[in-house]
Amino acid sequence: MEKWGPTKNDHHIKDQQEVDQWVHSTCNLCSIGCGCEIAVKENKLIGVRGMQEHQTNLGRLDPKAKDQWIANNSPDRLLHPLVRNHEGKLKEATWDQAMSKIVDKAKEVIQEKGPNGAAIYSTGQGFLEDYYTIAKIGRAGIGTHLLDANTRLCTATTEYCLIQSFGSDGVPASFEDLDHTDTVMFFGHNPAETGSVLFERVMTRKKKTGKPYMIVVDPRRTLTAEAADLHLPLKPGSNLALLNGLISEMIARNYVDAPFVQQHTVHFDEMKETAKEWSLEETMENTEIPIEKLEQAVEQLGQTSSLVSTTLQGAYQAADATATCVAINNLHLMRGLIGKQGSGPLHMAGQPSSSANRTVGGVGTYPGNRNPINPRHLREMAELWNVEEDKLEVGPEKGIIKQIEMMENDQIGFFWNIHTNPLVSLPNLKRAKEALKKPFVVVQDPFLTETAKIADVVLPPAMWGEKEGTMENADRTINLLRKAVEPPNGVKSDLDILLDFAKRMGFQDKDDQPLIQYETPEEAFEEWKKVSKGRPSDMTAMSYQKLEESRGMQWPANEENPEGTTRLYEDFQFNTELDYAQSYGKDIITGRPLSRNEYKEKSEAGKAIFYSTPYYEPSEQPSQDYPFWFNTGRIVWHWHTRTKTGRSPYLDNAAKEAYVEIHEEDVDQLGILPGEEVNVTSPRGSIKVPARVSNSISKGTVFSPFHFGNFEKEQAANELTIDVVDPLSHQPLYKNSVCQLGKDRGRHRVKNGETLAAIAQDYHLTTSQLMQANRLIEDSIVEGTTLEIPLKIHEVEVEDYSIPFDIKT
Ligand SMILES: Nc1nc2c(c(=O)[nH]1)N[C@H]1C(S)=C(S)[C@@H](COP(=O)(O)OP(=O)(O)OC[C@H]3O[C@@H](n4cnc5c(=O)[nH]c(N)nc54)[C@H](O)[C@@H]3O)O[C@H]1N2
Ligand SMILES: Nc1nc2c(c(=O)[nH]1)N[C@H]1C(S)=C(S)[C@@H](COP(=O)(O)OP(=O)(O)OC[C@H]3O[C@@H](n4cnc5c(=O)[nH]c(N)nc54)[C@H](O)[C@@H]3O)O[C@H]1N2
Ligand code: SF4
Ligand SMILES: [Mo]
Repeated sequence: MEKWGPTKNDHHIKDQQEVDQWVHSTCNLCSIGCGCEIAVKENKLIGVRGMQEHQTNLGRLDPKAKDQWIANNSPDRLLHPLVRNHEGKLKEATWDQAMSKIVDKAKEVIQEKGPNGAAIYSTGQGFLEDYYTIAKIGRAGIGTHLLDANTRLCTATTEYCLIQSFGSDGVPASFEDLDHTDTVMFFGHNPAETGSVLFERVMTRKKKTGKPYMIVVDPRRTLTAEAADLHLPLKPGSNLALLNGLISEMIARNYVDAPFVQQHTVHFDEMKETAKEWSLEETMENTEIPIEKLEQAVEQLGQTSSLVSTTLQGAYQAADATATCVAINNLHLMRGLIGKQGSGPLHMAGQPSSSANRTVGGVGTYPGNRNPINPRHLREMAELWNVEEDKLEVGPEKGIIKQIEMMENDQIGFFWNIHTNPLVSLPNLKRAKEALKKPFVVVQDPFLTETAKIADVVLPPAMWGEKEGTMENADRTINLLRKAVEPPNGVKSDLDILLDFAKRMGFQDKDDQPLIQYETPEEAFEEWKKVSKGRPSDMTAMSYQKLEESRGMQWPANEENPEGTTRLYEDFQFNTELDYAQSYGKDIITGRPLSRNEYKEKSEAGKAIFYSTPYYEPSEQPSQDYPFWFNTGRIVWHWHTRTKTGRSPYLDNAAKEAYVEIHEEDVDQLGILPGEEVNVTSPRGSIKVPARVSNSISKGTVFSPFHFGNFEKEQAANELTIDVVDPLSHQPLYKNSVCQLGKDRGRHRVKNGETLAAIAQDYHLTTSQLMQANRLIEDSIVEGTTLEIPLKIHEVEVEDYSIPFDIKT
């Protein structure tokens, strides 16, 4: 393969010290999965560099990745378990005390409420081996079906849209396809800030060759949109209106690969019938995108000879998330642009290993893309784990929002939170905080986070670099992370904690042997490989050694494809056969699971499935009381709830606090000053953040990063967000809530002879700020006038939130 760009070796070594040893690893900060090497000196992590030979990043690392080792050395890391005492205070305890407490409580809850009274809520940032162990402990040990993770908030939609259209999870295209494609569509995805190395890879090619043509669908003019050939700035929540309109027009103009549709798919005509209702005019009305732009999109998508479409949170965190992504699958299928070099849907992941959790079953899924309501699959699982079939609990997947409701109703008594910080990241935080007060809560986290603070027991784990395991990135690549240093005294790896729990609980197989017999990550991986055999995510041809030597392998990797598989469905045989498929599918509107017979009717072995995807507007819409759309997301400097990036002085300094980005005309109309602290309020809660004036956001929409918790300031965007979910994937719609903006101002009555300049000075304002706040045109005032005084103006106004990385065009 031709290398995609100038390779660099991004690195950051503390004080440029001499390095004793470089250790093979993978960046732990996003789903691109860049290869890196950890710098070690005297058993300390002292830095990191990009792995030159890794096909994903060729030595590149973005700014937050270069500082990811800093948190490991942070002085406020927890080095002892904490247990809440009878006075209600968290106190240091030994591992034995903490684990005994957890095990006693788990047993008590299982006894009282049954196995489904215990829930494990994990992560997309741990290791495949941890997830596999959670799956086994959860299903075959405890016997609960309440396994979920922050992947619900992140990539649940990826899984569901792939299952619906193609029969199983597993993203069809690959990053490599971006090196070949004529057109890329970034749909609700801002890779310039959230997958910077991948974006750099695309831009390097674009700068050299002019390709690919780039379409960006995002209501904001993001850094990604700025580099686009065509930006479609749609109204928030109107994704499906846009896709239905484009698809309808493409069909009308005969941009359909009829032989492909005929040979490899079912139900095209039904889809066509519903799409037909959409004219471009109607699409324009619903999306507020100018018709010329829609025309351009139809022509480009209709005629391009190859296409990669990515989707991410602008698509997933929406009321019709799965239907939107299914519509994108429809588009690829009807143009026959899948399973070919340079083509295919590339529904993204977000966290570095959320895909692995879906694959091995640590979330609501079943290991190896198995269908738990297919008796054959369940029998297979029971045999593989050597347990009785009826031991394996099967129940409808219950996402975290459903679990919050169950906590409210005292149905969950034991909640084990591993490697995630829900009291910053969940929507409608006020409700989540109340709900989490009810069960016994275990939090496994290296820091005393907002969530750890309310726990009954806190367990301090080893971090990245201090443990071994594998992760799966967004394009099915499994990467190995070697242990670079011993963890600090007093902490244990997540896997060791899980294994200890399993042992103490006395989980057994049907021959009365310990349920879990492996002891190391590599042994766990070897067992998982057997479970994966014959399934879409077959990893039998992988080994730790091979993963290290080849710097990542893409599944399936088996006898047939010993080096792994770049692209799925090159033979156009989809995974929809009744007894191979991962699920019998769901009703695309209501999310009701279909029965075996219904799926039998709907599917045809090996063929992909078209769905009609009707559009409904989001239930919450701006109104007189809450006139703005409230959009949330990420900035390049920070990782989620900032437990890592907030501990790097450089990154912290780059973005110390939250803000609300408002269109310049809205700012003008409301008379808000740049940097002025405003109250942003939704029907659920309120935050106080400085205003950032912008012309890259649409009028009527505001945007806040969700990285900031409530420790010091009331700035957590999720105080405002709505906890409604997509009916199929149960992913919350973080992007489309509503809010109002309120000024927080004092009053000053002008006395005889007072000048504006003097008043301004008294309140630490400039004269022009005072004038602007009161809409005064002249620099004169009369006695008795009441002036509004902005109480707090933040210095920020970081004009340029571009980045020290060469992604700009
Ligand atoms: N710097 C950084 N990078 C990260 C992360 C991080 O925390 N920081 N987190 C990682 C993770 S876990 C994830 S999931 C990814 C997320 O990566 P992205 O999805 O790229 O990031 P977001 O900022 O959440 O949302 C993307 C865009 O969706 C747009 N959007 C809002 N509403 C709509 C809509 O109705 N339609 C459309 N089409 N777009 C809309 C927003 O304006 C935003 O620009 O990033 C990963 N990378
Ligand atoms: N408003 C709004 N909210 C959102 C989103 C949005 O776009 N808008 N996006 C959602 C998405 S896509 C995501 S992925 C979530 C992310 O939300 P979270 O997963 O809650 O955020 P993180 O900060 O990544 O939490 C990871 C936690 O793991 C801890 N940790 C670090 N290393 C280890 C380790 O090795 N072991 C263990 N046990 N713990 C460790 C960290 O200290 C941290 O507390 O947020 C969601 N929330
Ligand atoms: S793009 Fe993602 S995986 Fe790559 S260096 Fe940046 S954060 Fe790490
Ligand atoms: Mo995510």
